Amino acid sequence: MNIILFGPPGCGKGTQAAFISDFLSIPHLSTGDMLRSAVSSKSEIGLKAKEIMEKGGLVSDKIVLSIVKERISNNDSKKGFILDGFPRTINQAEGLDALINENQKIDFVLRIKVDEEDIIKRLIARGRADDKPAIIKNRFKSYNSETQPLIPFYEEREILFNINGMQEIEKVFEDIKKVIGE
Ligand code: B4P
Repeated sequence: MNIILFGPPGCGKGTQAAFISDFLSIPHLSTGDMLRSAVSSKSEIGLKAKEIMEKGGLVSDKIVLSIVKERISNNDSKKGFILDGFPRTINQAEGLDALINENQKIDFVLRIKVDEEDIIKRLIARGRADDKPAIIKNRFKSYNSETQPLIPFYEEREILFNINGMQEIEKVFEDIKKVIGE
């Protein structure tokens, strides 16, 4: 089963991806984690991504697609994967279509819906380096302008499902299980 977790910054994509990964025994592929690890290892990609991430912008499609391509070709992704935080632009979504072969398809795009005001509080409480008010504002800006257009893109394919993210973590996961039918 191939799943995309979709939603604004801090909606709980990473949190739910970890649950689904344990539940279905398929890998959790987070572009945010991959980029943060590239930044801390000071690799060429990391050096390019650092400044953009610190401002709350989106790292270039070219870089993101190259790291996903490498990761998705691993053997452990053959029987399924959970994409967390990717795709974030139409260009990335088209790139993903080109990456997966004819035998693979995206089964579910789970859109976690939340209220922006509450999420800002949630992120400030977490306190990651990019969880500062001005940066969060930019992350929302990037989401609204570049990522939201993916909603009609996947709605048209009839694989987009809305999940209420304004509930306890366990309850959100219960609702996800109802959709993925396990
Ligand atoms: P990500 O790492 O994807 O971060 P995120 O969207 O903020 O987090 P997520 O939704 O996973 O929230 P989480 O579960 O952690 O991206 C970071 C940056 O990387 C981006 O800004 C961008 O620069 C770059 N990037 C990543 N992917 C990219 C791409 N494809 N293209 C370009 N750039 C890319 O939850 C947040 C907090 O809420 C946690 O503390 C959690 O415990 C809490 N929480 C979760 N669910 C909750 C609930 N139901 N109730 C209460 N609290 C909850």
